[in-house]
Amino acid sequence: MKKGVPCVITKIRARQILDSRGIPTVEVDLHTNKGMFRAAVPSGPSTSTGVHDVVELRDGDKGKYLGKGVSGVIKNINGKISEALIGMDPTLQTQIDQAIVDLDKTENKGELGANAMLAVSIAACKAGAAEKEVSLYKHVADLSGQTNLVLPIPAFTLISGGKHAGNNLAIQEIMIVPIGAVTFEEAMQIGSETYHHLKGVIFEKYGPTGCNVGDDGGLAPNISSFAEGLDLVMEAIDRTGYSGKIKMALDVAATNFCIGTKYDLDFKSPNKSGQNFKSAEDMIEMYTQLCRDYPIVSIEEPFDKDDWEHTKLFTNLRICQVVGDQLLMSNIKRIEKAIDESTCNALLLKVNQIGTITEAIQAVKMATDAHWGVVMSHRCGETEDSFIADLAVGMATGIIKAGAPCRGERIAKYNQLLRIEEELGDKAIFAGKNWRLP
Ligand code: 2PG
Ligand code: MG
Repeated sequence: MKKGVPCVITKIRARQILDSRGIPTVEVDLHTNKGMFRAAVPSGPSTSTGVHDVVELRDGDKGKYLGKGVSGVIKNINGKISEALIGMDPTLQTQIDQAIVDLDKTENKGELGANAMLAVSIAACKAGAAEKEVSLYKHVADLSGQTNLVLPIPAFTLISGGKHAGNNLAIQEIMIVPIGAVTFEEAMQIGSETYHHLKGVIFEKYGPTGCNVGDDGGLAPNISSFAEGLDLVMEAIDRTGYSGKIKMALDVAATNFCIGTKYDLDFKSPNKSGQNFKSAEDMIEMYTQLCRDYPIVSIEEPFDKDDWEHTKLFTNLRICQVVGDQLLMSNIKRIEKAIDESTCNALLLKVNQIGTITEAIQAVKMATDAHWGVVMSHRCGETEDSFIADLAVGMATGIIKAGAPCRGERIAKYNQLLRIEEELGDKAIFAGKNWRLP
C-alpha cells in the first residue's frame, strides 16, 4: 500500500457455514486496503438463562436446518454492521466494538445477535494486526495492555460424557493438564501420547466401540461412574511414564443433570434415571474424595448454574480451582457478583457468550484483578478458526481448553499455539506450573 493512504475497512461480507456438529454458524470476510481477513464464530447448546445472557440469533424457520439457520444474522452483518464500520481504522478495536454494540438497543445483543458481533469483532482484530504488521497475539496483547506473551497450558479432553457423548457418563469432560511440561510443544506431545495410550486401555477393556468419540474428540466408552473414567486415564498416564508431569481437570457440567436440588448421575440411562440422585452435599463429599484419590487441580461447573451457595461452599474448602462456566456465562455482571461473593475462583471464557473482543478483555481483566484463574475455552460447536489460541497468548490466560488432541477443529487451536511458540523462540514463556496466575 502507498504511504499516506489510510488503512480502512472497505467491505464486509458474511456467509453461513457449518460448525463441527453440522449446525449453521457465521463466517465473515472483512476487507481493508491490506487484504481480506476471515473469522468464524463457535457455538454451544442454547443455554440462555436470563435477560443478561447474550443471544445467539437463529432464524427459527423449522423448514431449514431445523430452525438453526443464521440468514438473519448474515443480513444484519451485510447491512447495518457493514454500513457502520466501512471507513473505520481496523486497529481501533475499542471504537469498532463500541460502534457494533451501539447498533443494538437491547441489553442481551438480541437485535443483531452476539454471533453477528463476534464474527465482525474477530475479523477486525485480524485486520488490525495485519495493518500494524504484527502477529495476531501481539496485537491482542497491545489491546489488553499485556506485556507478557504467555503460552497457555493445554487442558486436553481425554474422556467425553454428559451432553457431549452418547455414553452413560454424567460428567462432560475428564481432562489432563500436563503442568510439568517445560514447553507447549512438550505438553502437546504428552497430550497426544496419553490420548493414544488411553485408546489402547479402552480398547482392551471395552472393545472397539469404546473408542467412539464425543463432540470435543474425547473418547466415550460406555462407563457411568466418574471414578471409572478417572481410573482409565490414570492407567493411560502410567503407560506414558509421565505420571509426575500430568494433573487432571474435570468439567462436570452439573447443570445438565440437576433436577430441582438433586443431581441425577444416571440421567442418560433411561432405565436407571432417578435411582442415583445425589444432594449438593453428597456432591461436595464426592468431589473432596475424588481430589484425594486423583491428581485433580481444577473442577468446572461442579453444581447447577444457579447454585451459588454450594459452589461457594466448595470453593471455600480450597481443595482445587473452581471454574464458573454456566454460573458466570462469561457475563460481566455475573462475574462481578461472583467476585464480590467469592463464589468461585476462575473464569471460563467463552468469547461467543460475550460478543466482542473489547468485552472479553474487560472480563479477563476483572478476573485477573481478583486473582482468579482464567480458562480460555472452545465450544462444542467449533470451526477451523484458531483465533482463541492467539487470544489466550495475548491475554496471558495461562490455560486453554480446546478439546482432545485430535479432530481438525480442536487441533486447529493447538497447532496455532505450536506455531506461536516457534515464532516467539527464546521469548516464549510457557505457563507450566504457573498456569493459574501466569
Ligand atoms: C463447556 C463447553 C466446552 P459447550 O461446557 O465448557 O467444552 O461446552 O460448548 O457445550 O458449552
Ligand atoms: Mg463447561
